[in-house]
Amino acid sequence: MSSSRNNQKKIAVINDISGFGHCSLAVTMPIISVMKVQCCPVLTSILSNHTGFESYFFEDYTDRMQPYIDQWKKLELSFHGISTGFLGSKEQIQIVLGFLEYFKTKDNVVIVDPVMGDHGKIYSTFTPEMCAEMKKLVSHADILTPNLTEACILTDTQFHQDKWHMAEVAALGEKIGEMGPDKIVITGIPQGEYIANLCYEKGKEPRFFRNHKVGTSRPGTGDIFSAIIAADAVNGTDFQVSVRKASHFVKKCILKTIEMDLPYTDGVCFEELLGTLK
Ligand code: PXL
Repeated sequence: MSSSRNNQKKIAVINDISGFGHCSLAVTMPIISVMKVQCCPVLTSILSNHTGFESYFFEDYTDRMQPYIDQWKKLELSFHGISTGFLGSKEQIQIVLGFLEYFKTKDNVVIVDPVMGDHGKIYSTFTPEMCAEMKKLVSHADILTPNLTEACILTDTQFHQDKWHMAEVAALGEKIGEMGPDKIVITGIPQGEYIANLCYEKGKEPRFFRNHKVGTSRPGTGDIFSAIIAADAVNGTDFQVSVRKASHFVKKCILKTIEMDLPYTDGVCFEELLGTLK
């Protein structure tokens, strides 16, 4: 293997590609690239557009994933970061666990977005068996980016519609920390006219960052957020700085999308602001 290959930072990103609707690899790739990190995708499935539309073409890629990954082993590739997003089946989570067993080292960073649900509800495709596998995956993560619903699912905590007290959310962060990850950001905590993120880092006081709520969260905003966290992590940016950067960027994207009056299904027009991201 040519050792100079590692002169450029690279992240292996395990996720689907949706051709339209601004989500998953279609946003992760340009964001990681503009942050000067090479993005190496491992496809889980191919969709014409994301599942928030009334219909979509879907091709499952599970059976092809292992031969694809085996070829990377043959090339003796190594990665500064490994990040995972939406996973469609128990088998896919198991393939990712195998990928980490092989490619995770003490020197690289694993970023897991435990996509399982939102707005207090678990996604209909997500079975109890998948939840159990996802908990295993979480135990291998260095950085985790759950939303509030996912933080509840992972910690077997009842989700509620009443106001969340910060101490309650901090306790979720601590519990997830006990499962493995050193750094956790719990996103989308409703606080009246604000939306808050909790930043939990082992050995540090938990921090909350609030932003004025603008419009509603749109498809793909979670993918933009975790792509920024992943690229910053391999670039050595401080976690709290990175969380603030990611949430400001998402907010700016939502504002621009409202200004351009784009349909909700189409996600956010992050390209308009991509040049401001470093
Ligand atoms: O942005 C999350 C996401 C990823 N992949 C697919 C999706 C969605 C959200 O709807 O449908 C296929």
